[in-house]
Amino acid sequence: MKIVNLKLSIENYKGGGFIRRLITNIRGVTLVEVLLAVTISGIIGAVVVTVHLAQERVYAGEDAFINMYRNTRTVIDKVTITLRMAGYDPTGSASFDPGISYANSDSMVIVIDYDGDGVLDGDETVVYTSHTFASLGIDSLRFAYLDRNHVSLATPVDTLPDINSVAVTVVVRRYEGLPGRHRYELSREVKLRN
Ligand SMILES: [Ca+2]
Repeated sequence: MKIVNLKLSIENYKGGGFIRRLITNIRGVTLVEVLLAVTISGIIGAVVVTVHLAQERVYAGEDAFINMYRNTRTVIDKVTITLRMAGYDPTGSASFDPGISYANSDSMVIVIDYDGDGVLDGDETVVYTSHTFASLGIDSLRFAYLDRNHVSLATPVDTLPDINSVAVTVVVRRYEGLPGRHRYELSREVKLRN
């Protein structure tokens, strides 16, 4: 009964003006709350999107590094196989001189009698420069030549038969807009077999 009496007394207070103000105020507060909720939701959404994008950039950076690593391995493996084939002359009848025919620090030419027919065919001269593997993003391909005493030979090497091993260095650089490493270098010394 007390509640009913209070309600009646409020409604009668100054012709109900208080109630209207109260309703108006309630509506105003509700609107502010809605705006606050929308704003907070927006901020949370923006944070979630920002964190997500940052994670994607990290993943993209890791992918790019894996690609750099994979590409340097691919190139150094190819050069290694070719160097191990250098001088390949199974019949000993080659009318040319298989092996490294030009040895500079930034380029190398290798002649191989792949099919062992003693004839230098069109696809048996391999030329390596920094541009050879441009499609793999290779920035630099360098060579150092060592004699049997492991002493570096001056380049371009004049006395090609003195080359006992070749130190191959591959450098890959990549787009710098991503986090993580932007340069990867891999070296390997390959001993000639032939
Ligand atoms: Ca041949």
